[in-house]
Amino acid sequence: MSPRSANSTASTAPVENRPVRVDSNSVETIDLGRVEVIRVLDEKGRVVDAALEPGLPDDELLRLYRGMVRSRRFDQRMLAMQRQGEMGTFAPGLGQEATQIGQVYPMRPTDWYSPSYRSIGAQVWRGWTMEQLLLLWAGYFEGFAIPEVANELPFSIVIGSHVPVATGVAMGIKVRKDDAVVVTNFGDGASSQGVVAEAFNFAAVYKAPIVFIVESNGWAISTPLEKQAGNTVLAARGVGFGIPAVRVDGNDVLGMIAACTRAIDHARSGRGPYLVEAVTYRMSLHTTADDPKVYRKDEEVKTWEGKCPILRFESYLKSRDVLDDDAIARINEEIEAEVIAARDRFRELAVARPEEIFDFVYEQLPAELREQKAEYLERLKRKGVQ
Ligand SMILES: Cc1ncc(C[n+]2csc(CCOP(=O)(O)OP(=O)(O)O)c2C)c(N)n1
Repeated sequence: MSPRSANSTASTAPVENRPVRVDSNSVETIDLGRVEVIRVLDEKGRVVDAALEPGLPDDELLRLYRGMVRSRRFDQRMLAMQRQGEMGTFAPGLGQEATQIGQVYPMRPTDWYSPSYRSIGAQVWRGWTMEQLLLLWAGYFEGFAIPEVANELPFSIVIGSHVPVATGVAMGIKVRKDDAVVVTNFGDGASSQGVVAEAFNFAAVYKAPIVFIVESNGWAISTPLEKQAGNTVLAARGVGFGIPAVRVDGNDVLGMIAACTRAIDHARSGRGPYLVEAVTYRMSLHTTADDPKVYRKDEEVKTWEGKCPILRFESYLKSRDVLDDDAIARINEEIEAEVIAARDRFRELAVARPEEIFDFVYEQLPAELREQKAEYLERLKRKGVQ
């Protein structure tokens, strides 16, 4: 008999339920309540908080408008190209144009941008050419060359994995006593990842100059926010980590600029990280490999179509006489021509080189792979592919 089983009577006896003397009602609970969503424009584009209006001149307002339209039209073109077999899988940003442009607008080129994979519009704003992004998403090696015009980091498909990297860059900036900040964005699903919590904590402890932007767009593929967050007010997470936070209407580009300017100024002045929760909606597909009709209701999408960030901003600009229907049509035509030109340049640059799948794994290809490569190329030749 082992010593453990000798004591078996004692270990299996029911535990006595001792009376508790604490009045549990007197223990205060932190109220996780709802945090107000700030916005400058309402859903009809009317100013509801003039104090937050960034006071931008007309040409800057038009630059913002063009940035959002470019994001949308590029997205639409990519989708058409994907459906025609010219483009790889990608994640459309339809409906999130204000979130995207509003977060990069207050940045300096010397700041570091560490985006999620759903940030194509913001990347174009930061200086990525459209043809390069087409090459990237179509899987061409050249697409991964980071542009030199701004400090860009590559996005990652492993969700949330770029967030601790961004914190690391911000910690490095602090050590070097540089005045740049890092802006990184990720989805509500990514905010459930352990590495994102670690990134928050390191940033808070080291007072790293970083702005975390959680794009709360309702769904992580088919998982609704309510099924993955106990408190769906993601800005509230800042409190627990000691990070100031704001919740903003992510479909209001002026609201985004107000929130992100505040957040970036805070980080740049040495006061540490800031968290911006942008409440928005992923109107289109999760990726081109997804069919949202399987898991979400059309009415939900319709409600959000009524909150379209571009139409809202258009109404605002019209009310200020900065834009009219003719100008809207002209800008759309100009941007469509830009997008088509980018597509054409992409077509010239996208020369298929199937042998590349062998070329970047080893510095010196082992004999067996050399044979496989030769056999593979021979087979492609026979089939007339090369
Ligand atoms: C670590 C990891 N787990 C799972 C996946 C598969 N995956 C790709 S995107 C995604 C949902 C992400 O949703 P969210 O972070 O809300 O961003 P959104 O795509 O909505 O912008 C998942 C689970 C992944 N890419 N990486």
